[in-house]
Amino acid sequence: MSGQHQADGTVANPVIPGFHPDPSICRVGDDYYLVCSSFEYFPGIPVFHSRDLVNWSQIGNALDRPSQLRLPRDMPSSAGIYAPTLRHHNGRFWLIVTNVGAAGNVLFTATDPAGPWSDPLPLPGVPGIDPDLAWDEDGTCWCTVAGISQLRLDPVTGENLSEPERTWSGAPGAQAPEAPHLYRIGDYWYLLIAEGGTERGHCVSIARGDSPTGPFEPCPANPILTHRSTHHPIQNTGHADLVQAPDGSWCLVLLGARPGGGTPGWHVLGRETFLVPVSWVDGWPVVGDLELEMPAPGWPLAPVPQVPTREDFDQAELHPQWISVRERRAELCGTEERAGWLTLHAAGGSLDEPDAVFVGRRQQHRSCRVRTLVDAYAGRGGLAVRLDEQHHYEIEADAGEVRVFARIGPLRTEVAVRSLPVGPVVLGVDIAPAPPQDARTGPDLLSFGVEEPDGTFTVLGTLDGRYLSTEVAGGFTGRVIGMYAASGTVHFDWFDYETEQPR
Ligand code: 6LW
Repeated sequence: MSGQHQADGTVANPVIPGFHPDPSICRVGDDYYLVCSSFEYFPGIPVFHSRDLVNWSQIGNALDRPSQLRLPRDMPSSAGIYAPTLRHHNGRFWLIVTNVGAAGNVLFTATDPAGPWSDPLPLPGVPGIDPDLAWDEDGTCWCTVAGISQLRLDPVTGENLSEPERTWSGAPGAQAPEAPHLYRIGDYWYLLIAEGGTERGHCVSIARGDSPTGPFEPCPANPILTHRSTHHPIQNTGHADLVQAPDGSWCLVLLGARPGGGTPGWHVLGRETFLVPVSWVDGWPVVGDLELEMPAPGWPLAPVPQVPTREDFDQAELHPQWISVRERRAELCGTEERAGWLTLHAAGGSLDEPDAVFVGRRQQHRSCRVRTLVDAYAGRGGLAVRLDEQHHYEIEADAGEVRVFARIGPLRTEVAVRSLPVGPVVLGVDIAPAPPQDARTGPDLLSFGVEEPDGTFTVLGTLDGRYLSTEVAGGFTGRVIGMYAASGTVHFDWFDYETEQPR
């Protein structure tokens, strides 16, 4: 799930690979907690824990009850949950976030970040997206949002105590000043923002002032982090949050993308969470080198248990890594109807529809091998790689046949069909970077097939991965690989996700 130690003493970045954008972090004692955006998926807002900033394990999803997260059927993909901020104050965890297209800005609290989290407190006077929370010495709570503007908030009632006022907004004319985080560090208040848009021009900038409302003096070295106009393998770097380790050293967590293939490059894993060290010079943060191989930090690393490669579906509760599209209804999806199997009942919608019955996990590695044992005697369903309703590939079984489909924008095509013997079948997909050929080579190849009784994998169709990339599909998410039911009832005995890569 997370960054790993390598034999040469380096650690692997991203520390949380796959579609985990807009990281926000806080530390309480020796424990770090981190949350990410989750858009149209339910449960929402994955919560991670670490003791060393490198090895992270998912301890839950903050929004795991329908009373906390409603994602209406007509809400498009890549709307929903944007850019949470996680803070610890007065013995409580505070999570402020925007539900774009539904509840707007809302606030949740918890005493344990693993949950349960409260129901949402509406914040009707907080405009826009990317809300941040900071408390000053007299207990005033400042809420800063994209744009960049700032207001005083009563975090208990949700009421504004002042009107939003424009504050420092980055380089004049720069696109999309957003992702603000306000901190008291030493003698100054610092306002950290992202600008340039979340694509290749993305960057991180900072300003400081004597009070939480400024006036703010921009750092002369702004942007303090960007990979724009470079060939760096990590692109789109921005949307950062600062954290201090117990030994006094500092780090940034941020989002970045890893485009692959020829030009213009396609990223398929979404925007991922990276870690980079920060030092301070003359009261300004200086960001270290952000690399895929990171020098191990100076403090001890404490590996956490990795998520097993096989999910057996023998527990009543699914591991928090499993996500569904917009909602997960217990009567349509569960492990108790047929013991040891995940049972999905189609609700009428295929993967092209917003109410698809789907349970998946993020693709986190450029190369991976996925298999699932499917029993589709009473329905039709299978294994899908999903970007959104208009961009997905799948291998689908029914009682007698298996088919590979590609949905790319308005086009849907059957790529292959083969008859099946009676009984459950292992469906699979192998994903690997595409061998470079010319400037037009896509990022990767996805080979869908069935496993024969002797264990060999027969590929029925190999598809270019560019059509399941953010550059083609648009939006803010990344690939999710999972199981679905398109009609009737489909059972899944197990699901394997294997990779030989650290990231
Ligand atoms: C988020 C904004 C951004 O609200 O993308 O990269 C938006 N930053 O801050 C969606 O993740």
